[in-house]
Order: sequence, then C-alpha cells, then structure tokens
Amino acid sequence: MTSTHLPEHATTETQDCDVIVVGGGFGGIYQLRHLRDRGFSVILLEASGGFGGAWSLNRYPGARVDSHAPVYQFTDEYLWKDWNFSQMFPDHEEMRSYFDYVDSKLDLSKDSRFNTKVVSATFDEDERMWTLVSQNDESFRARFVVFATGSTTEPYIPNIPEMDAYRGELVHTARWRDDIDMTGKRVAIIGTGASAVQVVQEAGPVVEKLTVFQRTPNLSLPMHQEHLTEERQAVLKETMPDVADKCRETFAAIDYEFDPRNGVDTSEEERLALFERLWNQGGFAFWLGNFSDYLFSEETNSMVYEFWKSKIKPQILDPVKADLLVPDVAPHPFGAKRPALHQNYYEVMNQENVELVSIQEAPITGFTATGIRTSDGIEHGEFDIIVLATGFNNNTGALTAMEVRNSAGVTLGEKWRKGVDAYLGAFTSGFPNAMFVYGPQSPAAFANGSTNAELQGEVMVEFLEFLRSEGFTRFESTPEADQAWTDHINGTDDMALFKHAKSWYNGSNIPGKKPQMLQYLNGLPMYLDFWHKEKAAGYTDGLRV
Ligand code: N01
Repeated sequence: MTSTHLPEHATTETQDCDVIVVGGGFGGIYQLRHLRDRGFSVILLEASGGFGGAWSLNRYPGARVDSHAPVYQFTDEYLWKDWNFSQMFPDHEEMRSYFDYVDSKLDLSKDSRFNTKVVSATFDEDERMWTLVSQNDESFRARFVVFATGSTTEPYIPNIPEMDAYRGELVHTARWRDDIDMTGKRVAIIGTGASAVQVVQEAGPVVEKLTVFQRTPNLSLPMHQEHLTEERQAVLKETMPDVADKCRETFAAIDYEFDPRNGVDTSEEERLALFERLWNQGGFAFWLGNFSDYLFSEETNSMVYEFWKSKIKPQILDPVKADLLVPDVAPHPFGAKRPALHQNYYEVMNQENVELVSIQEAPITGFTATGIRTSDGIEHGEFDIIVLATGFNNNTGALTAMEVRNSAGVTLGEKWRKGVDAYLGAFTSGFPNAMFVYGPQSPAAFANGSTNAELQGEVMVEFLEFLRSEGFTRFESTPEADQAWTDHINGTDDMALFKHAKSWYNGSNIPGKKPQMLQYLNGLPMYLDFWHKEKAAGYTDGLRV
C-alpha cells in the first residue's frame, strides 16, 4: 500500500523539478551548480536568508573558520582566482562575503529560495516523487532530493530546569542577534567547545565580568592567525593549484597528512621534533598531522597530551584555573573530541574579571531570575546575558527535525531512533531517491568541509547522471548494505579511542541519543573507493536501482 501522507497545510500548487537540494552551504551549492550544469532542473531550498550554511547561521562575536583559508574554499580556479581572504582564518562575515562572491560568479540565487525552511518531505511510491513543504506552506516536488543540511545546524539547548525564570538575555551561540551587545555587561557562558572559546575571546576584553561554566576543558590548539597582505595573497595564489590537488588526495581533504610513523616506535627526540613542528605550524596540524597511531594508541595519545599540557599550563597564572583548564590527567584522549583553535583564550582566562566555574562535580541544576544555580547550592549571578554555547545535535539533528517520511509512513527520526544506518553516509534503506551530503556515517567530521563537499558531491552528481542516462527513476540502499556500512565504521571505532570521550562524534553529547560513531573514520580516499566500487558494479552492490 502506498500513501502520499501529504501534510494538510501543504499548498496544492507545487513547483516540480528533477532535484531539490536542501541547504545552501558548500555541499548544497556544489550540487546546485553541477547538477544544473548537467541539465538537471534544480531548486535549492535554504532555511536562512543567504548562502553559507554554518556561516549564515553562526553570527556570534568571534565566529570564525578553523580550517586555514587556502583549503577552505572551492578548489576550482574559476572561483579562487578572483577571491582573496584577508585572514588565514576568516571570520563569519568574511565567509558570508565569500558566499556572496560565489553567488555572483555562478548565479546561484536564481534557482534558490531563501527563508524557506523545509518542515516535511514525503515520498510517494506510486509516482516516485518527493514532496517537500516549507514553513511558509509552499510545496515543491522532485524525483530526487539531496539533503545538504550540514552537521552543525540544529542547536542543542539542554533541558535545564526553570530556564523560563531567567529574566536576562538568554541566547544560543548559533542564534545570536546583531543587537546583543556584551560591552560593560555581566556575561555567563555555558560550555567550553569551539563556539565558547571564540565567544570568550571576544567577551573577555569588553565585559564587566565574564563567568565561564566549564564541564570539560577544551584541549585547545593555537590557531596562529595571520593577516594576509597583498604580497602574501599573491604567494598563496601561486600555490593554490598544488594545494587544491593535495586536498583531493589526503585523508582529511586538507593539504597535509598524518605523520606515517607510529608514535610508539619513535624516540623521544623524534617525537618532540614532530610535536614542536606541528605546534608551530598552528591550526589543525597538531590534530590532523600527528602520529598515525595517536587516535588508536593510549601510549602515543598520552604523550601527545603531555606535550599539550607542557605548552598550555605555563600560560595560566592562577593555579586553580590552571588545574581546571589543564588537568594533570587528560579528561579524555587527545583528539577524541574536536579541539578548538584559540588566539588569546588563555590570556583572557587570566583576566581578573573572568571567573571559571567548574561544573564537573556540581552541575547546573537550574536557572534563577538573575543567574544560574549549581548542585552545591550556590547561586551564580547576577548575569545580564547568559550564552548557551552548548553545541548542536550534530550529524542527524537537521535531518530528523524535518518530517522526512517514506511511503510506509515511517519518518527518518523513527527509523534512526534505534541507531543510524546510512550506507556510504549518503543513503538509508526505506527512503528511496534521497541522498545526504556530509551525512551521518560519512567523513564529515574528519574532512575539510569545502573539499569534502566537492569530492562527495562529484560521486553523487555522477550517480544521478547515471540514473538519468539509464532511464532509472528509483534508487535505494539495501538494509544489508546499511548494516555492513555500520559494521565497517564500528569496526574501526572499536580499535580507536573516540569511545572514551562524550562528544558529538558519537552522539553522546545529546541525552537520549543512541551513542554510536557517526563519522566515517577511514579517510576520504577509502570512502571514495567504496563509491567507485559501487559505480563499477553498476550501482547494484549496496544499492538497488
Ligand atoms: O559545541 P560542542 P560547539 N551543562 O558540542 C557543554 C564546529 N564549530 O558549538 O564537553 C553544561 O563542541 C559541553 O560540555 P561537555 C566544530 O566542529 C566550529 O562549541 O559535554 N555544559 C561543551 O563544552 C565544533 O566541534 C567552529 O562536558 C554543557 C559545550 O557545551 C562543533 O561546531 C566554531 C551542557 C558544547 O561544545 C561544535 O562546537 C564553532 C550542560 N547541560 C563550532 N550541555 C569553527 O571554528 C553541553 N555542555 C569553524
């Protein structure tokens, strides 16, 4: 039996096309551009007011990229040759300017609808068509849907009692408003992830008082920000073709690789030489260029942590703060949670107007009219502004927040409640004609976003072209392929150290979400090999067309 299950509020007038792309970040833009170039009719639906994905949503003070600029852009010359970033790690405003530039070069807006948040997507098995309905009750129909909804899209707001009682300004980092001004205010920040580190750096110098509520210290790395002069930009342009080529080959789609050696097999002198070089290189080099075994070997990992500790602890003046920010024993294996990149985080933490409250032993138990209560009975405050830097329901949040429903009436959220199974991180059985870019179980977290959008994007576009050329109107992954993919990921995860950290990598940052590794851990080249195998089999290996 099939049924359309169309929501009652949907308009009867629909706009039909070959492919609907949901989301206007790197992933969605790639799909729109390249599917359109190949003659597909495409509409891109974007919830926010512009292109940029995470950069359209994250407007909090200090929000900036943590991949270095040469790699964090589309790699084709048509786009990079006329664009220059002013900083090695650009901020959110510059990223939005970049996306405006990309739009002006590619004329993306004409096929895009902004402020069009998709609330439901329903598959009609008889017609083999998806109908998507927006918050504004507009409906759109297409044979195929590509969900490019990103990983850091759906903010996580913890269920803290009496939140409503608080009378000041309460804001999540990803929902920042331009009219919020921290100058001269008493500000509290809950969380110490990458978002918090960036807000702290901006808030510290301007607030009257800053109180940071830390549950787990961030094992943050030095960014080594660099202002890019015209001369420097010219040098970077010269190297861009090589950088672009390199990004297409490496494990994490960046312009360097993990060190091929195992830390356990090296001498102390060799180890320190590598650590020191990576530390001075800055950015994610210390995380993604470190010894090959450090995310698997506790021994190597603890040597990495000891080095990190030796660099950061001396920077913190107050011994109590130092012990909280840099514990003697690692709070989790280094790199098992994504480190932030800091500029002056620890200097700000040294300021006398900055208080660090550890909520590890005494968690937050509720809000008061003016502040925050912890389980030791202390009422912290008064605060004018409380910032929730509490992260996101990553990987699956944006997908399950929509009502993505198949013809049996089952939603994606219902299917994945017991666990995610997404073949190639792009398909899931029971949901035909739908694909995910940066989906759960894809290399999203361990691959540079922009290049990943291109590399995953290419194989997806190629697949849709194949379907068209063969006259196929339906595809779906098999349950066996979904399961085998999950087993493949779990097999690597079993050997790795990620399970010793509660993080968005494995969904354990969200109460009630089934903990499981949601990232592909074997790198982009191996990931793409699976796609090539699928293609060689005429897309009949784990797929049915
Ligand atoms: O979120 P997070 P984020 N009570 O999940 C704490 C990307 N990003 O927005 O660690 C108290 O990392 C939680 O504590 P704990 C980047 O990929 C990139 O900072 O679970 N605290 C943690 O400290 C990043 O990894 C940039 O113990 C609570 C924090 O909130 C990802 O987005 C910038 C709590 C959440 O940290 C997410 O980063 C920003 C509670 N009930 C983000 N619940 C760039 O630079 C949660 N916490 C590109």
